[in-house]
This record gives sequence, C-alpha cells and structure tokens, in this order.
Amino acid sequence: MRLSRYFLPTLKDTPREAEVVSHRLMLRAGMIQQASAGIYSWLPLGFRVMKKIEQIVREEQDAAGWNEMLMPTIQPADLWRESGRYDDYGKEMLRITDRHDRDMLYGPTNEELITDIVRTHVRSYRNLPGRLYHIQWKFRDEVRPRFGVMRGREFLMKDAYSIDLDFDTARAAYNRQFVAYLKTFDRMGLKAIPMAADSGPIGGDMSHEFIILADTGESEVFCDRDFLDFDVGGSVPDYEDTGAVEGVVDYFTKLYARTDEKHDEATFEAEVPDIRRYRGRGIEVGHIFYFGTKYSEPLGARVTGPDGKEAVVHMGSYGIGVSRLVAGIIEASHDDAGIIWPESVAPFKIGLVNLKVGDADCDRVTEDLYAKFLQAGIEVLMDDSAERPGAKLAGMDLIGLPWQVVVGPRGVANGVVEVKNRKSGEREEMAAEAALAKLAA
Ligand code: 5CA
Repeated sequence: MRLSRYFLPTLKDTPREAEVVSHRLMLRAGMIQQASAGIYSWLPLGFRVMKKIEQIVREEQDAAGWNEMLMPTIQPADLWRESGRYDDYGKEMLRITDRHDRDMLYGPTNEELITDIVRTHVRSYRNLPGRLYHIQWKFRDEVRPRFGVMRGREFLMKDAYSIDLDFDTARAAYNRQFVAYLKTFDRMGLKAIPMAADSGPIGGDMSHEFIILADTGESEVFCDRDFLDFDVGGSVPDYEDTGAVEGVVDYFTKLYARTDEKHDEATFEAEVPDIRRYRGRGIEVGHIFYFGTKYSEPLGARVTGPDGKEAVVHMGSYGIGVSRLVAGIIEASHDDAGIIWPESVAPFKIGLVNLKVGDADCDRVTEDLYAKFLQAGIEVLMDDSAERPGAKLAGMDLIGLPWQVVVGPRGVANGVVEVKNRKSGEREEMAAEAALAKLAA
C-alpha cells in the first residue's frame, strides 16, 4: 500500500480527551474516530488490526471444533421475555420499537437466540454436541463508556456456545475453550491469565475471565506471581484427547488467580507465600461460562437421551472482546514513540520509507523493493509522501509496524538500506537484496 493512497489521518498532538495510552495512540495513529460516546468508526489502519485479531480468534475456534455462523444484531424482545432477562438486563439494553410496534433490542449477547436455534433443530442426543460461534457487533448502553474501544457501547465480540447432553460433556467443551483461549491470546503476544470470576448477568457457577495485567485495567485482580512468567508454548494438546485437555486446565487453575468478586484474602494468604502474592489491575479480554440449564430450561431446549427420556440440554458460552483486544494489545505493547505491534496482528509487516522522494536513485530503490515485497506476499506500507525525513520516521514509530526499511540518499550511494526492528530498536545496514531476503524469510 502506498501511503499517498492510504487514508491514515495521524495526529501530531495528544488528544486531551483520552485518559489511557491505548486510546491516545489509537487516535494519534489514525485508527479510530468517535461517532458518539462509546461508538467508533474503524479507520483503515484500525480496521486491519481488528481483522487480524478476528482471524486468529476464528482459526483457534475452528481448531477447537466450533462451527462459525452469524446471528443478527437486532433481536426480538419476546425471546428475552422467555428467559426472564428482558427486565433483568435493565438500562444496559438498547430497546427499539419497529414500525409494527414490536419490541426489539440490539443484542448485548446471544444466549437466547442460540437456545432458540437449538430448540428448533436439535431433538435427539445424536445431534449433540452443538458447537457454534459467531463474531458479531454487540451493544451495551454502559453507564460509563470510556478508554476508547476498551469499554465501548458498540463493540465486536466473538461469542461461542456449547450445547451438550450432560455436565461431563459440557465440562469437556468448557475445557476445550479454556485451552483455545490460552492459545489464541498467546498467538497475539499476550499473557492472558485465566482467573476464577463472577458470572454476572450471564449466570452459572463456573466461570473464568482471561485477564492481561495493566495498571489502567478496570478489574482488580489477585494472583500467584508464578502466573507472570508462564509460557503457553508447548502446552496445547490434541483437542480429541479429553484427558490431556483437562490436564492443561487443571495445571492453569491450581494456582491462585481470582478477580475481586471471587477474591478471598484468607485463602490467598494461606495458599500463596507472601513474596508471590500479586495484587494489581487487569483488562478482561475474554470470559467463559458454564451455566447449565439456565436458558434451555425456560426456553424448553430438550432432546431425547439414549434412554429414550427427554432431557434439558446443558450449555455454556465463551466470549472474546475482539475490538477491546486492539486496545489491550497496545496497552501491553508500546513505548514513548508509539505502538509496537506483535507481528501476528500488525496492520502491515513492513514500513518502507523513502526519505527523499523525487531523488531518482531513492525512488528507484524504494519502488523496486516495494514491488518485490508485494511479489513475496508481504504486507508493506510505503511512505512515498513529501514529508520531512524526521516526520516520516516518527510517523512509522507511531503506527508501530514491526519492521522499517529506510531508503535514503547516503545509504543508496553506498548500496545499502537501513532495516530497523521496531521492538528492539536495532538497526542494521544491508544491501536491498539482503533486506528482501531477511524479511521475506
Ligand atoms: N455471552 C457471554 C460470553 S459469549 C458474554 O457476553 N460475556 S461477557 O459479557 O463477559 O463479554 C465477553 C467479552 O466481551 C468480555 O470478556 C470483554 O472482553 C468484551 N466486552 C464486554 N463488554 C465490553 C465493552 N463494553 N466494550 C468492549 N468490550 C467488551
């Protein structure tokens, strides 16, 4: 992509309304624009990152055995009257009346809709387990939308649902999602700690939040410091091996890690030695729930079991805050100069900078590299603008692409370009061909 043809409205000044670093950087890097409180447009750069995150989430849901689908954003109120949540949800629910005076709502989550699909189509235990998910916009009229897309009113969520005949298979589904979450966040370069959590308006008695530690996080958390340097790396087993999957969950749940609603000071002090007690704040990027028959019972989602008797299905739901993750990753990975994208979610892998546009040699070397990067299938953003060199380099640092390749007149005269790693700050001069070989690898 040529910067001259890319809509990237970066800001020089720090926007005053933004309280946390991720919000400031997202505005400065031209990623989002507020439409109204807690509601944002995703500009091209922000949109690309969100799509990368969405794709990682999708691949890991597919790998764990879930089927992708899409449910609507607007739902009929009657379904929510059946579950009893139409009144319970209170002011957070955006209620809408259509032209026929029917009560509708903009979905804050989808337990009712999925249960309706299940009760319509699943009649026998032979059609179980059900493993469904979608990635769809949600609306919650939050009392305090803040920190940009971190706590928005409209936000993108991956919500998955499991439908099972009994507790044991439902538990196995929960475990698979638990492991899929470890893998998903690890791929994004995040350390997301699974913490025992309250289930709130979703309900149920088994629930974990996945939390990335950050001083600006909204959740108060307590955990064993051993979690701070855990490595998911090799711990993801074959999903078909139920025992091994359970083993991973046991491993990660045996150490103390709880959000404030579940925190118990006496247990914390008894289980965790003083020097390993971590008290801090964190950002909830995912939340999983087992709620059994909370929705299937009132909505009548029943199947015939192997014994010929009717049974109410057991369900769970599994959320990931896709749009929130864009901000969460920035909170976890930035410096004074700007964002530092992990390669897996970076909007482009390389920022190619022509320091002297109009100089025949610089233009030739840059254009040639650009064409070759594209040919190699590498995502590259080429700064072909007439800006000052200093502003170009600062702009590249701000938007945080993992690699910068800088072409300037002095280097070109010596047959080299400069390759900079955004994260380590390391710079290396090498021939253009060598830069191509290094970055295409
Ligand atoms: N139905 C369940 C799971 S599918 C559910 O709604 N869970 S949730 O309420 O915990 O939301 C799932 C995830 O969405 C959260 O972990 C969080 O990452 C994200 N999320 C929730 N509220 C917001 C918000 N206001 N803005 C941005 N992301 C949010």
